[in-house]
Amino acid sequence: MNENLVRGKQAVVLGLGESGRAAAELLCQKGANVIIRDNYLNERVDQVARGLGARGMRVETQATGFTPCRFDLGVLSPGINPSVPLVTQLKRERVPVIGELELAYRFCTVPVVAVTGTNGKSTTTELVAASLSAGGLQTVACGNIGVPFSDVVRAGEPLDVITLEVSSFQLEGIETFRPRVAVYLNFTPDHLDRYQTMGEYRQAKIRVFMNQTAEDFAVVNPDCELPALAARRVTVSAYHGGADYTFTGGYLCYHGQRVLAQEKTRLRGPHNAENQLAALAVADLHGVPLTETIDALRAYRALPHRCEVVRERGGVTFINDSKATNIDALEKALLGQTRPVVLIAGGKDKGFDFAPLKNLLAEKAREVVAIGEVQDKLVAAWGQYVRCHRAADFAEAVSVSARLARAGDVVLLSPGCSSYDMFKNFEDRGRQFGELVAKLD
Ligand code: UMA
Repeated sequence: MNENLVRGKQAVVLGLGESGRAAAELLCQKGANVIIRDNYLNERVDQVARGLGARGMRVETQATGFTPCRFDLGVLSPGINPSVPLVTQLKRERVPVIGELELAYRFCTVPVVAVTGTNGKSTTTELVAASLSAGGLQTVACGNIGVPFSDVVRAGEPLDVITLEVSSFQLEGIETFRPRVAVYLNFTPDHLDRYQTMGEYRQAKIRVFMNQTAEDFAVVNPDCELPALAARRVTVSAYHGGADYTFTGGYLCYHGQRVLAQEKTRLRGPHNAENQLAALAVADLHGVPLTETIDALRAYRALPHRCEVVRERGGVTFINDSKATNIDALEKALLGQTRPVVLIAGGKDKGFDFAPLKNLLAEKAREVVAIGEVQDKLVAAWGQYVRCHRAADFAEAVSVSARLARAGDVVLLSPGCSSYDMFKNFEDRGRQFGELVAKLD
C-alpha cells in the first residue's frame, strides 16, 4: 500500500484483540489517525486501550459510546462476524473495510507462504518455518498461529519470506493478498456457527488462491475439491499414491522415492504425514537442500495441546488434545489411539452433527464425559453407542474420567468443539486440564 493512502487518513479498527491492536499500531506507524472500536469493555481491553491511548489512538467501546465520524478505511478483526452492526454500519456508509491480513499484506515487501486448511495449520506453519530456516532463509511463523501479521510487518525485520497461518475468517477480508505459495491442507466441517453452510466456509477458504498467477505455487491435497487454479500445483497426500508427495509404508516419499521414515520424527499418523509432506514441498520450492529439511522435520517437537501426553498415573495415560476444536480433529485423535479411551468432549456449539462419529466411538471409547454447551447434544448422539456422563464443570470432568479409567486406558481430552463457553481459548482449556490432572492423587 502506498503509505500516502493512509497518512493523515481517518481509520477505524474493529475489535481490540491481538489483530486489532496490531492493525492499529501498524496504521499509526504509517501516519493514520486511528480509532479502535470494540463491543465489549473488559480488563484486557481497558489495559490495551490505555497503552494505545498514550500514543494518540482512541478506543471506543459500547460502554463509552461510538462517536459519529467519517472514516476513510475500516480494518476488521477476524473474529468479528462481518454481519454485526459494528461492521454493517460502516459498509452502509460506503467506508472500504478490509481485514487485518489484507492491511498487513499491503505494507509487506516480502514473499508470503500462506498455510490454510481446517486442521494441521499451526503444525504445518511451524514445520515450514523450521524447514526454511534450516535452509538458511530468514522467516517467522505468524498469523492465525498467534503473532499477528501486522506486528511482523511493522517490526520490519529483514526477512526472506513470511510463513503465515491463515484462517477462513482472515481470508474473508482479503482483496489483493497473493501468497507466493499457498498451502491448502484439508477441508472438513468447522465454524458452522459463523457460516450458514459448508459451501460458504469453502468459499472463504479457497480465497487463498484468488490472486495467485502462474508464477505462484499451490501445494494442495488432491482429496480436496478445488476450482481451477492459476498457480502451479504440487500435490501432497497420505492416501493418494498418485500425488507428488506421498506417505507409503510409514515413509514420507517424493515421486515414490523414500525420503524419511516418520518414526524418525516426533509426529505420528497420516494427518501429520500430510503436514510434513507439505513442509517438504514448500522447502523444496524454496531450494532448501533435502538433508536440511529432513534435519528440521526430525528435530521438530509437536506444539502443546495437540495429543500431548501430560501424565502417566496408575497405568492410565492422560492426553491433552485441547486443540481439537472440530469433529475432524477429534476423529483423528481417536483413530490414533491403540488403547481403550475415556473421552472428555464437548464445548461451544458450532453447529456440528456428532452422529457420524458414533461407530468410531463405540470401537475406541469405553466412556465419554460430556462438557459444555453441547453436552446434551453429545449424549443424544452417542448415548446408545457408548456410556456417556455429564460433568457439571471441568474439574468434575477430569475427576470423573480419572475414576472411570482403568489401568491400560487413556484419558483423552479431545473436545471436538471450541472452548469459548467455558474457557478463554483452547490453550486455557489445555492448561487447566494439565493442572487438574497434575493435582489428582
Ligand atoms: N469483538 C467485538 N465484537 C464482536 C466480536 C468480537 O468487538 O462482535 C471484539 C472482542 O471484544 C475482542 C476482539 O474483538 O476484544 C477479538 O478479536 P478476534 O476474535 O479477532 O481475536 P484476536 O485476539 O484478534 O485473535 C485473532 C484470531 N482469532 C480469531 O480469528 C477468532 C487468532 O486466532 C489469531 O491468533 C490472532 O488474531 C492473531 O492473528 C485464534 C483462533 O481461534 C487462535 N482462530 C480460529 C481458529 O484457528 O479456528 C480462526
